[in-house]
Amino acid sequence: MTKWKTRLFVLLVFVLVFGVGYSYIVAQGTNVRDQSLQKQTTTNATSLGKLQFEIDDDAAVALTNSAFSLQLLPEAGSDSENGKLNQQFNSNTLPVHTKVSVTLNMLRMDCGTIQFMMTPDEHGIYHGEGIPVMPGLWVATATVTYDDQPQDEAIHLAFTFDVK
Ligand SMILES: [Cu+2]
Repeated sequence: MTKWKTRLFVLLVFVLVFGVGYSYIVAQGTNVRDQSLQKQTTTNATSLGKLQFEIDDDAAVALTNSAFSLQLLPEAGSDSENGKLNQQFNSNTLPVHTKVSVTLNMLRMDCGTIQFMMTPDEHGIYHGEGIPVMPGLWVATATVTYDDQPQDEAIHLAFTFDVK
């Protein structure tokens, strides 16, 4: 009987050590995955050209305004200097009636949607601000539409970002 109890005890210790170790490894794995999701920006080739959508703040803070921007990137082949010139002379901007709306949602959590519109500056770069309400991993999704384009052909760009 004592021998049996000793064996059971050893078994329980094994299960405990293995369980804690395994949980730690899983937690680390999740952490690594979450970090690889923190892109803060996305660039997509779309029917309007190459669009870049990003968060301007490197370290977003909960309950604080975060600035986002969206712009049409210069065509491949032109160097960045040309790209800047293009934007300066408004030859590389989105169609005038382009509408850009953004939603912010928490990843794997249902705590509501923050929505805002972006407006273009004089260089045709769209800007907007939203307030992530909780620390954690968030998804920003931009929806780009213009004039007579059907809603189901709207362009979507999304990235994840970390909120402290
Ligand atoms: Cu949340």
